[in-house]
Amino acid sequence: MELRKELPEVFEEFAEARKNSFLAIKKIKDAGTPIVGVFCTYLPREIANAMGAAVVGLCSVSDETIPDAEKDLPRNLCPLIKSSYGFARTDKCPFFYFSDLVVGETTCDGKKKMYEMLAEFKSVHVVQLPNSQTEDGYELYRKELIRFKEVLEEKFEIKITEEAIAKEIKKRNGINRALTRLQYTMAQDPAPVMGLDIINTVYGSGFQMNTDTLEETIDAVTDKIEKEYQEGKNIGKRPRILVTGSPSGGAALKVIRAIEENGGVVVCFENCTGMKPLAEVDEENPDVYDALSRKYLSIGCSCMSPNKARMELLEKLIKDFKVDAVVDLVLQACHTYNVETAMVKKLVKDKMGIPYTVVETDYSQADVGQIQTRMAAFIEML
Ligand code: BJ8
Repeated sequence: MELRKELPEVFEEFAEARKNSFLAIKKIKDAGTPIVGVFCTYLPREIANAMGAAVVGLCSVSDETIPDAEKDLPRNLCPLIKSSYGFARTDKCPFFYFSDLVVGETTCDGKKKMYEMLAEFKSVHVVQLPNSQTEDGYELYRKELIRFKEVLEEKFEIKITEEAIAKEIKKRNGINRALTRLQYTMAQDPAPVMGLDIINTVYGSGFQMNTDTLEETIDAVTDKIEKEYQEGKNIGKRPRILVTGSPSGGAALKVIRAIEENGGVVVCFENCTGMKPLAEVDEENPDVYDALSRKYLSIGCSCMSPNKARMELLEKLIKDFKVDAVVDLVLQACHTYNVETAMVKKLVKDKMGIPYTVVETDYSQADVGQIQTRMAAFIEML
């Protein structure tokens, strides 16, 4: 068995993805390609991609612009919302700056209200997301997706055909299959690589502007990991952690670092930066809007009531990835994920008999030492 010590070369392709995409976005803008900025995994990128637009993720995950955001927004608001608004307000994020249209969704209350303020200085369209996964909900979301398509057609003076959407569904399904396969390499025990490397790759893939070859690029990374694993390379036996809760990218990665620097390995990310949004759209469904509505509205985010899909996915992933303990990451003032911690604890601890803990944090570095100490103690007892 050979233990890995450094960042495996296989991840280099994605390590600089976000930075490189800042350069790419200007070129794309100069070439006259429409740019659509999106916040949430509930929004089907396929519809905007079908008109040839570049779709960029706008959720911001650094504390750099939070003081600027707090001039308009309350201090005790989720850091993800403040950071996103702050980057838009200050024009410090090239994705915001170059976006011709910003698309929000009615997910949590904080985001909904923030979009209203964003609309005062940006071109914003808000998709009305139903908060329950019922037949009425799917029908309403289907209509909303058609309305979104019409908004794009009108704004960019272009026709979006169902054939073009079907083609994008196939492409996105391929990318999601590749991302799932990559993350499932961590189901092996011992794990082949560190969770931080996997999450940076998954996160980085969202910033790859060329989606035509993305499936193959991700598959190439997975093939290399598998090959090296067969040759005996892995990270050795470590307590296997699943992370769930609010998105864990950017500044919140301090929690992942604390787990892995103290002897654990994050084998699975259940949240939106990991497995949560990767189910496939039904390619056989002749009604592309119905197919998109059913896949996307089924995502198990805490803004749904009830949110059975999250619990079902969690239970499956805990088994598939042979998880030893669960860490629930809650961003400060995220009421929906915070309230759900009681339900997650019931599933993980009471039903499945697995250790569970909650970490509530924001995007500052002030609590890094405290999180390190807590994670060290948690992993020690596994
Ligand atoms: S589908 S997780 S990307 S909404 S952490 S802003 S919920 S107060 S980010 Fe999210 Fe879509 Fe859900 Fe995923 Fe609000 Fe909570 Fe902040 Fe959140």
